Amino acid sequence: MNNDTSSLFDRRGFLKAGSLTTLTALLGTNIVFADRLPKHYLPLAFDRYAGDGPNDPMTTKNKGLVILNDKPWNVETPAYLLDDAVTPADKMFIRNNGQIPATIDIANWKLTINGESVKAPKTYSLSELKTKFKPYTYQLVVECGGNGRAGYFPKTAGNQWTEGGVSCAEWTGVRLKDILADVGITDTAVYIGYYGQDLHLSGDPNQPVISRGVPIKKALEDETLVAWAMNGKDIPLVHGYPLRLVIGGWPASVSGKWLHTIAIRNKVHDGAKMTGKSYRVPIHPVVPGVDPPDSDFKIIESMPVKSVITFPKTGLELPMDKSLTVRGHAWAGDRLVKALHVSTDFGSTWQPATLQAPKNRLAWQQWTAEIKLPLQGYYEVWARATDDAGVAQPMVMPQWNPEGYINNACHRIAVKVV
Ligand SMILES: Nc1nc2c(c(=O)[nH]1)N[C@H]1C(S)=C(S)[C@@H](COP(=O)(O)O)O[C@H]1N2
Ligand SMILES: [Mo]
Repeated sequence: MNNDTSSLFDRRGFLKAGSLTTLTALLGTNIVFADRLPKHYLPLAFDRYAGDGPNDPMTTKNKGLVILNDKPWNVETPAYLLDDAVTPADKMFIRNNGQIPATIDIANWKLTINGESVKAPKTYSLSELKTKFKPYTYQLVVECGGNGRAGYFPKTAGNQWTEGGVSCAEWTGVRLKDILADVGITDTAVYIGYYGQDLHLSGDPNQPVISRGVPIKKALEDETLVAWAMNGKDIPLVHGYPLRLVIGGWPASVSGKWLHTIAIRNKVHDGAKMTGKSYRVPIHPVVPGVDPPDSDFKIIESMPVKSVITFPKTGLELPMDKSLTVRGHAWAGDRLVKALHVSTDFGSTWQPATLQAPKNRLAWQQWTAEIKLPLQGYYEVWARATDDAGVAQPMVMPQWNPEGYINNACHRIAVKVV
C-alpha cells in the first residue's frame, strides 16, 4: 500500500473515522460492512481508483493503472497493460510535478521562443505552428528518469515506480529545428529550456514547477518535436494539451507538457529541477546509502538499455505441455536495441528472442520468444536487452544512486506450470 493511502489508517491499522467519511464521499455510496474491514485493508475500488471529476486524470484511464500519488498525480501502468505496440492514452503513465492547469485558453495559446541565444524572440499561435511548418509523426519512448526506483535498496525518496513509468505513443507536431531555423539562433546556443503552464502544488503562480531542457545538439535532432497530437488526436489534458515538447530517449522530464515557451540558452539551462540533485546521478559510483555533495553529480542524458515483458502477466498458471509465447518491448535511449534474450532458469542459460526493428529512431522495439517449460512447478521468465554498443541490462540492481534514477535491471515474471 502506498504512503498516501496509509495516512487513512491509525497506528493500529484501523481506518480512522474521518477516512471512512472521505472514502464514502469518493465512492458516492456507503461501505456496507465498513466495520468488518480488515486491518490496513484499502477497498479495491480505491486501489484501482475510478476517478471523480473532469480534471481527474483517472476518469480517462482504464482500470488497472496504479496510483502512486494523487497530489500531484503519479500513476503507473503495470507491465502487462503496456502490451500495445503504440501506447494508447488510457494506458499511459502519468507523472506530474505540480497541478494540472485548471483552464486552457486554446484560442489564445502561444509558443514563444526567447532566451540569450535567439536573434530576436518570436511568438507563434497554434494555427501558425500547424500551417507554417511541415508536420512529422514519430513513435517516441518517454520514460521517467525514476522508473524502476522501487527496485533500489536502500530505498530512495520519491515515487516508487516499478516497471510502468514508460510509454511509446505516436506524436505529431513540428520539428523544433524547423521552428528555430525560422526564429534564427546564434552560435552561442548551448541548451534549451521549456516552460509549461502547470501550477505549483502550493498554488503560488510565481513558484516554478519544472523547467528542464537538453543540449542544443539533442534539441536539433529530427525527432525532437513540438507536438499537438498524440495517437492521431489532441493530446489529452493530463499529458500536456494543447502543446508539448517531446524528446524521445532521454528522461521524460525533458518532455515539457502544457508548453508555452522555449528559451534558447547560452549556458546549461538552470530552470526548476535542472539543478541540485534533480535528474542527476553521481559522477563516480557510490556505496549504496552514501549521498555525495551536489557538485559530484551529473545530468542524466540518454536513458540506458531496458526491456519489459508485457505478456503474459506475472503469475500465469500454464497447463503442462503447453508452449508459451512471451513478448514485450525493448529500448535503449539514443541507441538501437541489437538483441533480446530470455531465461527461464534464473539466468543460467539464455535464448535469443525475435526482435523487430523500431518504427523510427527513438521508438521501442517489439520482441517475442517461444519458451518451453519442461516440468511442473514455479518458473521465472527474465528478459535482457543488449544495445548496439554491446551494453546489456544488469540482471540485478545497477549502480545505486541517491535519487533512485535509471534502474534498468532485467524485468522478471513468475509462471507456474500446473
Ligand atoms: N509542464 C510539465 N511537464 C512535465 C512534467 C511536469 O510536471 N510539468 N513532468 C515531467 C516528467 S518528470 C515526466 S516523467 C513526464 C511524464 O509524462 P506523462 O505524464 O505524459 O506520461 O512529463 C514531464 N513533463
Ligand atoms: Mo519523470
